[in-house]
Amino acid sequence: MSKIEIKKDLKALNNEIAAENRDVFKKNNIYTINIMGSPGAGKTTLLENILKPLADSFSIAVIEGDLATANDSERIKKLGVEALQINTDGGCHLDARMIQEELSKIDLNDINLLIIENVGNLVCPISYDLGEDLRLVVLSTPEGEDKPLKYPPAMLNTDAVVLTKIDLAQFVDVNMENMEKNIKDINPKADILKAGKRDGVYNADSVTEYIVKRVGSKKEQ
Ligand SMILES: Nc1nc2c(ncn2[C@@H]2O[C@H](COP(=O)(O)OP(=O)(O)OP(=O)(O)O)[C@@H](O)[C@H]2O)c(=O)[nH]1
Ligand SMILES: [Mg+2]
Repeated sequence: MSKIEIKKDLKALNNEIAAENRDVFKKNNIYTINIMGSPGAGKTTLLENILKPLADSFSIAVIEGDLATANDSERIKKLGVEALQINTDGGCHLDARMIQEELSKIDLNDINLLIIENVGNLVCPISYDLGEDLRLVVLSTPEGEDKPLKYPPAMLNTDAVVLTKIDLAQFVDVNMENMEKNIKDINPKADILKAGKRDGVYNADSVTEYIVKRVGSKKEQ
């Protein structure tokens, strides 16, 4: 078997397990979000700021994916939210089987929102379905306004792009309008949300509202 055939087989197997995960989520009325983005884009900081307001409406568990350390799951646990840590030991993305294994450790009757923070990487996680309902790609302004053009799969295979560190744009010569235009040029359908510090206070209200709305519109289906 050639390398390409093995790769195709692995993707097909991942899709099968993702479908099994999706069935489990459906049976247990769990809405699932997959958060992706480069290392340090601000994924955990975003979570730290949306979990409290989301906890008003949902019972939440978080799965953190990193090559090493339990730093991110520890940050989430500090907020009183159940958090599990996957260490990929060098792997650049989570896959559906890893999520399936973690699901056996969660009381699925107890939660209705599962948020997965993927391994920091703007390429590998994008092509792995985990069985999620919603995909968010976090893109921070210091990464540069041309990144949507240079990493099109991340823009194309997401429901929304969350532009983070908006407070830093001015210091790194990034024009937010250009950055948003670059996202829309690749994927006109992607929703664009913003988060970051305003007057020194982190604000991610638009992300919280977006998630509440998306869960609501799935229930109506
Ligand atoms: N000024 C500013 N700093 C931010 C913002 N969001 C995150 N940071 C900082 O950026 C750094 C990285 O943030 P994290 O939330 O750990 O990033 P991450 O995407 O979870 O990183 P990995 O999980 O390692 O990929 C931290 O020092 C944060 O304090 C923001 O909106 N504004
Ligand atoms: Mg993180």
